[in-house]
Amino acid sequence: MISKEFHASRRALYRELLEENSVGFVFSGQEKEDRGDQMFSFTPYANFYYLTGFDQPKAVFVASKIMGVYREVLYIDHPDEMKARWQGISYDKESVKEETGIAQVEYLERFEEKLPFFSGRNVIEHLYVDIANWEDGFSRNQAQCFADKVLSCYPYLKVHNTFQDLAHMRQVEEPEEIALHRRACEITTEGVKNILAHLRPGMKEYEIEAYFDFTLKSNHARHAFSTIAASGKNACVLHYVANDRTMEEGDLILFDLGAEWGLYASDVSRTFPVGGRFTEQQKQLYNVVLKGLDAAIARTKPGQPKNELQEISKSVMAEELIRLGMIEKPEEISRYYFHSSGHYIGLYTHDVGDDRAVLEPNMMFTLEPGLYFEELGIGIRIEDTILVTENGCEVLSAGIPKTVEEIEKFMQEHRKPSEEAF
Ligand SMILES: [Mn+2]
Repeated sequence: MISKEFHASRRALYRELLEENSVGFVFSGQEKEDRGDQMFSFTPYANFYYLTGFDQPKAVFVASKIMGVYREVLYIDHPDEMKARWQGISYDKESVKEETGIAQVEYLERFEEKLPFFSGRNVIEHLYVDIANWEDGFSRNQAQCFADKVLSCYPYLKVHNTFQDLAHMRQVEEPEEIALHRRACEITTEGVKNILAHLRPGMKEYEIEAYFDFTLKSNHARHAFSTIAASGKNACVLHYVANDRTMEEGDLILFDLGAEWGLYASDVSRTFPVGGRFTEQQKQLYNVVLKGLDAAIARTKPGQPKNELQEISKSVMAEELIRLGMIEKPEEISRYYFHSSGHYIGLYTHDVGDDRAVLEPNMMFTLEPGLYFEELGIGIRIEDTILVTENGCEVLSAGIPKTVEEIEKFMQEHRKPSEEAF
């Protein structure tokens, strides 16, 4: 999916973070139990994957810089005969060495044996760990527990968390990463068009959602996150996931969805008329949100502070709502718009990065203004996945119908007759 040279180039940057006489540790994470003997499908911590390209649980990447010598070792779980036989998952030191290009690959038992090496070589002054800062402080993760354990034995070590440094690296993407986002957006585009071709009154929200799922599965892609398919006033619940209402003629339905390709996400929202045509009122309000989005897209270019894009969308939408007589003063928009207008996107859908950053080429994020009128049973959000370019930006989700005219035309031309719908 992504070359080992890419990951090697990331490790070269990580190496620069480490001071002389230090050891750094980055963990892949643990599988989590679902129910009975089943486990949730495993995704490695993004920083670990970014540095190694290895996607299995229980692994640890260790880099040391001791007396001028830099070394990298990847510790992996022992090959599991049962897993190989039952699930066909098999790897060993040699295959992982080949796959990742990391010079030394060892099994985990060697990691445990090696731990006392801090004392044997008391030249080590710094300990670097990678601790995700959004995890709650009560359930300590593996990296935190590890740091505690090492510190209890060697309290003189200076501890550094590399999480923010790695987050900063991930904020600007490399061409190989952008290619994966591009593919994820293509599959999302195909999936949304499949939705549009089958959308009609009388269906359940989950039935129409299934057309998106079909496209993802048949492209061998995963979901970047759980799909929101929220019709009528359900669309005013920002993270609605029940998706079980029957859609009626005259409803709008809001989709917030995205495919993931090679672990890189896409994230798109669209709002469609279930019956194929917007009412006058729906059209007016839809165009307010679209205007808010277009204004932010027009300002997306290198040099623009990212957090101002939110205000740009908001003030344009407020102006329009005043014009329509829906509100009197700009600040009243907070009754109908109460979330922020976008987030970085990368290995995570809501990816790390500094919202106050000034935009640079190859940053990727979403813009997603919305308006929610519960009393009218109307919720509208329009969201695109966006790449900052040298002179402006490219909307990677531009192939998905977005204007009122495009949506109505697409539905007219492509909707299947109802007997073919299932
Ligand atoms: Mn979204």
